Amino acid sequence: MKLTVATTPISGQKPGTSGLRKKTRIFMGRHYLENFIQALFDVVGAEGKTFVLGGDGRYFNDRAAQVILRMAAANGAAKVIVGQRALLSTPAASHLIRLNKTDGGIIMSASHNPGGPDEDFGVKFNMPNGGPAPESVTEAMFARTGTVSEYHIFESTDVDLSTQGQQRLGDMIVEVVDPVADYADLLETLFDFDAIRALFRGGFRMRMDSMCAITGPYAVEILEKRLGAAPGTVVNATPLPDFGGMHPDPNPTWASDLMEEMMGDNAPDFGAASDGDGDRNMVVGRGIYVSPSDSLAVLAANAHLARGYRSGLKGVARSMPTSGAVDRVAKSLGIEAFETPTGWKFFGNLLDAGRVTLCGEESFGTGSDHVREKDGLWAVLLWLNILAVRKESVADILAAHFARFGRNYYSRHDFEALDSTRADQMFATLREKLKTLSGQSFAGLSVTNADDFAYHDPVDGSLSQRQGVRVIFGEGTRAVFRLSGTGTEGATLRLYLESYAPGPGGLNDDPQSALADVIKAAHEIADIQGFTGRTSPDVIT
Ligand code: VG1
Ligand code: CO
Repeated sequence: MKLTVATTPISGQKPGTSGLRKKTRIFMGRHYLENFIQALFDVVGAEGKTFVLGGDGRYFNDRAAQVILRMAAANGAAKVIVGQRALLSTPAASHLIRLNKTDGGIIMSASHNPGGPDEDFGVKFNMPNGGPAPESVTEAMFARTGTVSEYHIFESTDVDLSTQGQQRLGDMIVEVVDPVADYADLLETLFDFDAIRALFRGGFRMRMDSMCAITGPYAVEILEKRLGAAPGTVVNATPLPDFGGMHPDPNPTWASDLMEEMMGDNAPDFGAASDGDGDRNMVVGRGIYVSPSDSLAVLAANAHLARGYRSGLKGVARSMPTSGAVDRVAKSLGIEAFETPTGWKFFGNLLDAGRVTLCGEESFGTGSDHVREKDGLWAVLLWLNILAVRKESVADILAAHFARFGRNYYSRHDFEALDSTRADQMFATLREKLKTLSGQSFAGLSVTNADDFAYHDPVDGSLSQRQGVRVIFGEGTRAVFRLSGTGTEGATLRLYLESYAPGPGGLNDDPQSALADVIKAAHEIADIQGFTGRTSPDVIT
């Protein structure tokens, strides 16, 4: 039976960089999830439409799926394609939306944020192209959450999501599908699985840390079953509601077990990790960490070695705070390089228009035009394909890359759980100062230019302003300041630091020492200590 329930608008349902993220208990609160989902359907329309639904398996994923299905049915949707047990990685959801030409999809995830009753939950909507909803759509949803006065929900028992096949919920079809198969088939078309199989057969060892999050089943199927990597290659392979108490963020701090293993005496040849919803990746060679910005550049320079990219790249794009390493590769390839605001949604138009093939962000995100999301396992497989063809170690490939293109020393410093008012004041002051910064010196570095990044989308002409404050100290050296749009506690300052050295640089040079002056200058310019009381970051990547 279809019910219409009266509700009052709930404030604060503003989708950020990547959907709506809140503490799980807030989502579980009275009418909270329902309000947002009704606002979502009111904006995109549900009548007669088909959607994809799945999530990263975190706490409340299973319950939220039942609510969303019942609301989809009551709002008149024709069909929802759901991953078995309501599981889907973000890139797999993107693929299913495209493969089945649906009207979009709902992904339940707070990505790399921890999960559990006292941690985070999230909901994001992806468009019919498979990519995250653009700002215009998320803004409309936000506006709607403030006026929605009733929601529609179908009254029924739970849909059985444990077995594949079709069922009915009222007039709506629920199709439960294998979350892995179609996605694994897609990757098989892009990479030379025979060459990678031969690599593993030759004794190549790898460790893939799925961090008790969604990529476990995908990685076991692809790496161990289809590519013949040794059983046990994938660790933390079972998705758990609380990610086993881990913070499923693939960086050297949170994936410290993997880092230890890769830096140890008996390290495997290659290591990788992915995040809660499977769209991020970290790659590590034996004894060598690959920064995400460098990874993007190496992938761009070598992508032609993989079957799906043999005819070359149309162009590349990176988010503004990502290092300029990939720009240097684009220049040598004679292809366009785009600089977009933070968040994968800004790559969508460029990918749809066929202007770029590869995209990446400094936040451990890389992907291509095969889907419209960043894709952790895709990046791992492209690395494996390159390693299989070049038959060199990660360290050798990186050294050769730096020798050819120079090295962009890079780091991101995160200052978390700051007082939001103070953080806003710091940015207001910084923005006021911008015009006067040019020509001034800080820590011996002279500012050549400073601005607040604004992006004109070259495809649809839309303008996105206030996307991060950039302070440039001459060619290739800069500090970027941004406030996170994905946190759920106070404000997070992200300070991005970069300095270019034309020579090969030492492979093991510590970026923190190479960037010491830029770090000092950034602290002086923004008076980070004065506004936040902090002298050092919580997380360094
Ligand atoms: C962070 C990253 C950004 C990324 C976003 C979503 O956003 O910096 O690059 O696109 O997370 O990633 P913010 O606003 O906190 O800096 V995830 O893996 O949600 O899907
Ligand atoms: Co993610």
